[in-house]
Amino acid sequence: MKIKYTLIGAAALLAVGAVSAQDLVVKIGHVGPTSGGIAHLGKDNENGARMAIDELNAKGVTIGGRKARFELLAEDDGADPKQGTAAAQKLVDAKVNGVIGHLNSGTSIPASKIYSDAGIPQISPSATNPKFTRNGYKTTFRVVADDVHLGGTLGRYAIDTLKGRSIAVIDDRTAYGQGVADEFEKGVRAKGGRIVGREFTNDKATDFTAILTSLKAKNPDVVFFGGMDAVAGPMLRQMKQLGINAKFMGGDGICSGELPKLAAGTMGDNQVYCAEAGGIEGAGKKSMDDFNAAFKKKFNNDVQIYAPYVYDAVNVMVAAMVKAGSSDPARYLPVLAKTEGFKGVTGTIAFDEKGDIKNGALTLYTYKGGKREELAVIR
Ligand code: ABU
Repeated sequence: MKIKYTLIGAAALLAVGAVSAQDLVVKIGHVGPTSGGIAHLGKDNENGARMAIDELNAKGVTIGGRKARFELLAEDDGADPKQGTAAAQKLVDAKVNGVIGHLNSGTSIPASKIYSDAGIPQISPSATNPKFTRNGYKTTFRVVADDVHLGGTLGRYAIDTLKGRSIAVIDDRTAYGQGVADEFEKGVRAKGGRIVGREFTNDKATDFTAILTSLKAKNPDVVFFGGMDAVAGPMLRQMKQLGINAKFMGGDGICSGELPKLAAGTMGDNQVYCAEAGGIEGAGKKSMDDFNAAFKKKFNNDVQIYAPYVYDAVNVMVAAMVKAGSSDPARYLPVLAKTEGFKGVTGTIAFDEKGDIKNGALTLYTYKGGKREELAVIR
């Protein structure tokens, strides 16, 4: 009975011209947390993939002489490592041609073994823990800078530019949060800065009274948080309630358009500093501005952080398929690995021998009047 329905469904699609028997169906998997505290970030990423796929189908792409029809297989991993590996296995079983994701380092790292074992290329648009690309898997790629670059730069910035004298550090014990906080600490210490306290929470916590009270006694002038915006927002609210008037810093995980709402209006102008793990300068800004406008028009939402990086990740994967003349992972993977000079909306993409982006940039931001404001792009 199931087969009969499938055949009827295929016939109906052929009848309305949605897909022809000669079309090459290319399945692109996407995984991010579209449920839970950072669902707004997961949906942002997924919409970046959807936008790329819709445009590719509208434009028409030929791979190995056949018209390609791209299908998006979107999975929710809830930012949970176990759910992440289950989602990865589901995509492998569905025989996807490639995967974009996951959003979090804590899910991307364990999932990378599953994709590697299956020979399926995986490009993360946002997982920044350095370990992601350091397991020796040929299938693993990332289009953003890593936490060594991100945390280290923010640590040095806290001392050189913000003139921090007593720095407190909190992390959420995730692969990302703990890793970026460690790199931040190294950057502070390299500049002779003083860490006055280190505390931790978790990525679902809502009450930070105990750790903030403990840090308040150490009178920090900068508090760094390694974690995501959904936790940073309530933490900022509680810092205000406790009368902690320190600058607040974080990595890309807090650097979203949503942070001011999550902090419920408690963020002061120039109080919060964060960095996105990518960036473009000069003439390249126009393509990013155009992307942001088109994204807003299509989804009625502003980009949060990483939708443009997801969009580029899909396009760089498809460009490799076109160049290889095949969507077979074994055929296009070597071409993807040799990507050089790909012009995306987030800048030029080339991969090093580990699968990391070459010459990755960072963009430093502060917030004023409840809006993210760019300070500088740093390489
Ligand atoms: N890079 C920030 C958010 C994603 C992650 O690395 O966990």
